[in-house]
Amino acid sequence: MDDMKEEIANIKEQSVKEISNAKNLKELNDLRVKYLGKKGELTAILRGMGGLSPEERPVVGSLVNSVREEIENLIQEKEKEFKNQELLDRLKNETIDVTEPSKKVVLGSLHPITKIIEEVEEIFLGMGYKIADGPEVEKATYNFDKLNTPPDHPARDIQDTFYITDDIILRSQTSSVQARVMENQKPPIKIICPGAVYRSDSVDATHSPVFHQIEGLVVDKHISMADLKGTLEMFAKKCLGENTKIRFRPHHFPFTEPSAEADVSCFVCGGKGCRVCKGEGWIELLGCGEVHPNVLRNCGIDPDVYSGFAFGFGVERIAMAKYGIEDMRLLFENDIRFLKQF
Ligand code: 2U9
Repeated sequence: MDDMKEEIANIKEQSVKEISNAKNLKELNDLRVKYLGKKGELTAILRGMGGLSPEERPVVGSLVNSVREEIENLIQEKEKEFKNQELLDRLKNETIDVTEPSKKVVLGSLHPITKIIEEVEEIFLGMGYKIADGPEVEKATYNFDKLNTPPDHPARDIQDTFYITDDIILRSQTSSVQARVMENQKPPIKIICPGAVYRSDSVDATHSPVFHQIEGLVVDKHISMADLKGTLEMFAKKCLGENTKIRFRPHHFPFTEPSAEADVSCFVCGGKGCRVCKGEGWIELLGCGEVHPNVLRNCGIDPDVYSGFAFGFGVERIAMAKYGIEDMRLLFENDIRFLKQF
């Protein structure tokens, strides 16, 4: 029995040393197996108690148990130490430096076309207009027939317009929206229609198969060319500056009669002549006119009771003039270096 006691004392001494030298949880676990496991050193002693007398057995048994308990306590303490150290290491590694400068948020800007459309909308909303919207894939009848543009008109040529079928096209003007509004609403009508339109044009510095238009329409009793001129003069001043002058030249459109084109005094040189107005002093702004009686009739409005005026312009052309952009392609390439200037 004394041998056993000595052995137990050695096991204890050895285990205390090894536990205190353990470097990590894995080593600690190996020690638990080594001393306390089923095939561990203390268990081996219990198994070897067969040769002891009945009086000796409880003495050795209780000694093994108390040493087992001590070893277990030592292991648990060491385990706690490791876990605390692990937590401290983690907290240290995961520290967030709140003084570190954050990543820059890159703010985008509105596309120049969107800017012009929003500016023009603002001006006309201020004059009591509503904004109307409609489909870009449109029935030919709304794009052409109702607008006094019969099937033999050159604008309907396959070379000029994108056909989906014989009757369905990509709209070539937002007037189709106005025809739809006239069909569905009674005068007074005061609307502007901004949106993309399509023409079968090749891309160059001044042409694109898709571009944007803003068209306006007013229909009521006694709407005359005087109303048209007053409205467009007001618009030109608000859009391009209070000193802007406007002039009207006779023109032809199938959907208006009489028709005109309007020029504005150059907003760069004030009319003296410069690079922007190509020495003319004037810049072409838009097309306009009194709505043709056939158009009113086609859309269910009696031209003997009502009259109206309409106008339309290309947004790209206005943006190019206003911002001094010389090539329309820049507006569609979406190069950030170009776009962020606006
Ligand atoms: C209805 C009746 C008449 C809209 C008008 C113009 C003149 C015009 C073009 C200029 C260049 C557009 O960007 S562009 O291709 N537009 O000159 N547009 S009058 O007349 C209408 C509209 C709707 C029911």
